Formats: sequence, structure tokens, C-alpha cells
Amino acid sequence: MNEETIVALATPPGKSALGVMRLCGKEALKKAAGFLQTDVQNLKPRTAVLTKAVWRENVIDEVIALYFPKPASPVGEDLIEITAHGSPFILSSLLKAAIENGARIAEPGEFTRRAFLNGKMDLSQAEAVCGLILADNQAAHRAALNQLSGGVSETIRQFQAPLFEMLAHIEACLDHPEEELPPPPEKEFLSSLQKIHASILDFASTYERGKKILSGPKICIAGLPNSGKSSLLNALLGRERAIVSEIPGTTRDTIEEPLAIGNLTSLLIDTAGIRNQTEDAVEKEGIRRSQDALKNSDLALIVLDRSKEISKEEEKTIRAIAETARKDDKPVIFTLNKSDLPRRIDESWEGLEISALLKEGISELRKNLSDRLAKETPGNEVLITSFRHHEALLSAAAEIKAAQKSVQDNPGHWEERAAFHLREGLRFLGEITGNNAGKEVLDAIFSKFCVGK
Ligand SMILES: Nc1nc2c(ncn2[C@@H]2O[C@H](COP(=O)(O)OP(=O)(O)OP(=O)(O)O)[C@@H](O)[C@H]2O)c(=O)[nH]1
Ligand SMILES: [Mg+2]
Repeated sequence: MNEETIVALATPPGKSALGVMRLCGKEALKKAAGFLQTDVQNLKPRTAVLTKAVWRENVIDEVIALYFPKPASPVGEDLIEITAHGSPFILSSLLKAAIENGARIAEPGEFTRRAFLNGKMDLSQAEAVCGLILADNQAAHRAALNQLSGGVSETIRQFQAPLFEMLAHIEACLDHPEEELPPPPEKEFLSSLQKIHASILDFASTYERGKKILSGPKICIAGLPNSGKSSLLNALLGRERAIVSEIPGTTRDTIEEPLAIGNLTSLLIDTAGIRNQTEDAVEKEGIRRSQDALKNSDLALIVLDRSKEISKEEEKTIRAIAETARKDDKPVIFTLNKSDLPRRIDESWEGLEISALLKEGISELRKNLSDRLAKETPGNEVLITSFRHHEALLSAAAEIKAAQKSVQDNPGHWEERAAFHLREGLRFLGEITGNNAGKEVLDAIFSKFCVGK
């Protein structure tokens, strides 16, 4: 256990009703005794005590002290939480009092790091604490909660258990040749590896959805110039964000704005209208960016101006836009805009009737978007949301593939090579839960935390 007593504010800077300071470590009680006017050594565990905090003989504030003794405390060490009024002056005086009594300011994530080192949680759960604090929508919150409750670790253990068993069997054969243990039958061994390999890749593939949930799905508004794309962006946002004009080719650069839809915060992207016959270099670049945005989005919202006939040339462009959008199976929603004007567009064009100008049909469109995106919200299933976890899973899968290959390539004497790859595979899986994560990995993970967590 760490000898040093650390201290930090657990609440953000600035004025608030309450502010919380946490002291943690072997001598937390002793340090707190130096500035709290109560019999700190006899604080009852998990019982709030009203007392006064004093700094250089001046009362700083009336505070509530709460003592969480080791080993049951969330950090696994003695922990004292002191709640004061949330004035920056009071809180900084409290911090100074703690420091003058021998505590040191905690590093980012140090409380959680100690919880991990004291076996209170594994590494993937510790990382989920960060995810939970950063989650700004229900889906991201759910994904972090699933991870915090041990979902990722449990799945990893399911991969590790049979691998450990196989490795133990092979190592027993290698280490005790005198006992003449038969090695695992090749066929069975290969098929078990095949199954684990597929399950690891399956789990790794949830990263695509996990990533989207964290960053929010991207909704790209695309269409011909002047169809009302920027007007639609403004209508969905409820404010005049993008320039709207009757001149075709108004929007050049893509405009991105967060939009809360259903349980998710998505990124709404307005793009330059796409047309073939332009000589304007800036507009051409705008169109290139539109196409990029369309490719990189998760949902395409195609806007058509229903008050105009669509020429053969324009029809080709719209079909090309839809084709680009549909390429990787992303959902496409067609809207027929300008429903306040008489319809001139051919009957064959179908879509949600809206008027971006009069804000009609917008709530139906929001509902439609929310239904399409609902599929992205995780239920109780466990998703990979961390790049680090994804990489480790792919590396573990590659080692298992290599173990399979050593059996196929060296019939009769594959044990040593296969054992090497199984050990490596297990090492990569262990990195996720932190059984064997090095100092650099821990530093990199916990430095992303805020101080006080
Ligand atoms: N009557 C009517 N006019 C609309 C509607 N939506 C947009 N407009 C008008 O159509 C013109 C073009 O609107 P924009 O929102 O700038 O269209 P855009 O698709 O962003 O155009 P570009 O950026 O040039 O590609 C403007 O004059 C808008 O006021 C609508 O629902 N009804
Ligand atoms: Mg525009």
C-alpha cells in the first residue's frame, strides 16, 4: 500500500452550493486531525459528523466529515470526504490546510489508480470510471456502466479460462516428458482455438458501435444546391446556425453541430449542394468535402426541393448521392422539402414531407431519426469502447491464429510453438484487465482522468 496521503477536490472548480475534498491514505485520519475540530481518530465509519475546519487558527467553514475505513473504502485505503460550502476560497483554504498537515495533491486519476492497485477493481473497470464521467448521453452512459459493472472483464475471463486450461495441459506435457502425458488431440485443440478466435473477433467488432456511441453518430444532410439543407439544419437545431440564401451554392464548407436525438448526441453535418456543372473552384472543393462527409457519416438525410421539377442530370446526381450513402448499408432518409409550396417534383419521388422554412414536419423527422438511431443504443450487452481494448483483442486473436498455424505446420511437434503463442495471446488479454499492464500503460490510462477521481 502507498505510504503517502493524497488530497484533492472531487468537485469541479468554480462556485457551487457544496464542494467536496477527499483525503486518502494510511495517515488520512492523522492529517485530518490537524485541521478538523473533532475527535478525528474516533470518527465512526460511514457516519456524517458536523464539525469545523480550521486553517492557521481561523475557522474556514462548517463542514461534514465522512470516514470510510480501509479495506472496505472504495479506494481500499482510509478515505475521508469533507463536504464544505462550494466557495473557491473555502475549498482552496481546505486544500492548503490538508497540505500543511502533510498531505500531497493527488495526481490525475490517482484515487482510481489506487483502487485498481488495491484490487478494488480491474483495469477495464477503472477506465470505465473515466468513461462514466465523460458520458454525455444515455447510450454512452449505459456502455460505461456495463463496463464498470465488470462486463468487459467477465467476457475477457471467458476467453482466458479455456486458453489457460489448454496452455496448462501443453506445459505439463513439455515440463514432465517422463510422465508421458498425451498432448491434447490436434483436432480438438484446433477446433477449440477456432471457437475462441471467432469469439474474440466478434467481441472486438463491437468497437465499431462502441466508438459511434462515444462520439455520437454522424448525420449528413446532402442534396442538390438550394434544396433547403442549411434551412433544415437550422430547423433541427432550433437556431439560425447556417447561412441560408436563394443563391444556389451558398454553403461551401461543411458545418457540424451536436444535436440531441433520442438517447444520443449525434453530430449533424450540413454540406455544400452537389452538382456536376460548376466551374467555381471553391464550390468544387465544397462538393468534394460533401462527398467525404457523406461517406464518413452514419446516416444520410437527403433533401429534395419538391417545389421544382428534377432534370435528368439532377436525377443522376441524386441517385449518385444515395448510392454513395448506401454503400456501407447506412440508413438513408429522403425528405421532400418546401411542402408550403405547390408540388412540382415527379410523383415517383417519395419521402418525408417537410417545410424547413415553416418548421413543419420537423418533429416527425426527429422521430424518424431517433427510431433509426435507436438501434445504436446498447441494452445490457457489453461493447468495446476503448481503442486500447480493441487493439489488445486483435493482437490476442492474431496470436491464437498463430497457435493454430503452428499445429497445422508442424504436425507431431507443435506443442512448444503453440504454447508460446497461447502465452502471448493471454498476455494481450491480460492487458485489458490489467493483470500484467506495465507502468507506462497505467500512466497513459490514468493521466486522462481528472484530479480528484
Ligand atoms: N418556401 C420555402 N422555401 C424554403 C424552404 N426551405 C428552404 N427554403 C428556401 O430555399 C432557399 C435555399 O435554402 P438553403 O437552406 O440555403 O438551401 P441549401 O440546400 O442549403 O443550399 P446550398 O447551400 O446552396 O446548397 C432559401 O431561399 C430558403 O429560404 C421551405 O421549406 N419552403
Ligand atoms: Mg446550404
